[in-house]
Amino acid sequence: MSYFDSETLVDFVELLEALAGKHVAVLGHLRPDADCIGSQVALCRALNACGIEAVCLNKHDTPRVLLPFVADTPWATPDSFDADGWTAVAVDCADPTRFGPEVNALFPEFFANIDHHRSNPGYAKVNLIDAHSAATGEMLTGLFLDAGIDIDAVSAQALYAAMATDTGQFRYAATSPRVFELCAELLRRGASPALASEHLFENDPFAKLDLLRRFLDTVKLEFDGRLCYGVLPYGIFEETGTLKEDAEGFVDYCRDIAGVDIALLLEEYEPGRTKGSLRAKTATMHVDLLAKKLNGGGHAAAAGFNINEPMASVEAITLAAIKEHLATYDAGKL
Ligand SMILES: [Mn+2]
Repeated sequence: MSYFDSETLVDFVELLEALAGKHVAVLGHLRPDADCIGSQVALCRALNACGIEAVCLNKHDTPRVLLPFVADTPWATPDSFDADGWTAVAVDCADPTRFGPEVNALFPEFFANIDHHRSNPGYAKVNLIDAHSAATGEMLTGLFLDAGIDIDAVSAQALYAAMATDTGQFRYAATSPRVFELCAELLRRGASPALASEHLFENDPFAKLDLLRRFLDTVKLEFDGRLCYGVLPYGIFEETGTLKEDAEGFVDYCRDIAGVDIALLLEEYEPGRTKGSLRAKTATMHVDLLAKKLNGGGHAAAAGFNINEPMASVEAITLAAIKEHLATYDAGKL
C-alpha cells in the first residue's frame, strides 16, 4: 500500500538522491509551530541516517513546549552559521520571506521546498507541495513509509506532534483516513499520544492564565456575531511574564463560539507592527483569500497576515476587509 501517488514519490526519492553528498540546512519558518519543528526534526534525522550531513536552522528559537520533540537533532541559528557550501531545504513554509531576513541573507536560493500550503508558489528548484495534506509532517511520514525510509522514535514522536497540532487535535476538516493511518504507523514506531499531549498541552506556566485572562477581556463579537476577535497589545507579554508562544491557540477561544464564521486575533508584536491570525469553522469561508487581501496567506480555514501599522489602524483595516469578505461570501461570490 502506498500513501502518495507514484509521481510525488519519485520526486521525493530523486530529491534524496540529489542531496547525497551535500550539506543540507533544513529550514523552518518564523515563530515555528509543531508542524514546522516536527518536520524539520524528521527530515534532518532521515538525511543523517542516509549519511547526508544535515542541520536544522531557524531564526527563532524552538518554543519551550516543542523542545522535548527535538531531542538530540542538530540545530543552528543564522547568526552563527557559515552557509558556504550548504544547500537549503525548506519545510512547512509557504512564503520565502517567512524565514526572516537573516536566513534569506544566508540562503538567497532554495534547493527544495516541502510544504502543504495551497498558497505556496513553488519558490525552490524542487517543489513538493501537497495541499491535500493536513500537515507537512503528514507528507513526510507518508513519503518516508512509501520510500522505505526508517522513522526512529524521536522522528515518530515529532511527526505525530506535527499532525496532532495542524489538525487541531484531529478535529479540522483536513483530518483524513490517511492522517489516522499514518499516526498508527508512528505509534508502532514509538510515538506516544499521551506523552505528546503532556508536552504540548499540559505543561503551561501559571503566568499563561494571566495572559489568557487579559486576552479574554478584549474579546468581542461583530457583524451579528459572525466575527469574534480579541487583541494582544504591545507589551502584554512583558507585563505578564509570558512569551509570544504562550498565546498559541488563543484564537480558538474565538473560533469555538456558536454562530461565529471567522475568528481573529491581532497582536502588536513591535510598536507599529501588527500580526493577524484568522480562523474559520469551514474551508468554504476561505480566510486564505481574506488574508491575501491583507498581504498574507495560508489555508482556507487558517491564515495570517502582517501589517506595518499600530493595532488600532490594523483593527479598522481588518474589520472593513472582513465585512466585505462576509458580504462576498453571502453573495456566493468567493
Ligand atoms: Mn503546517
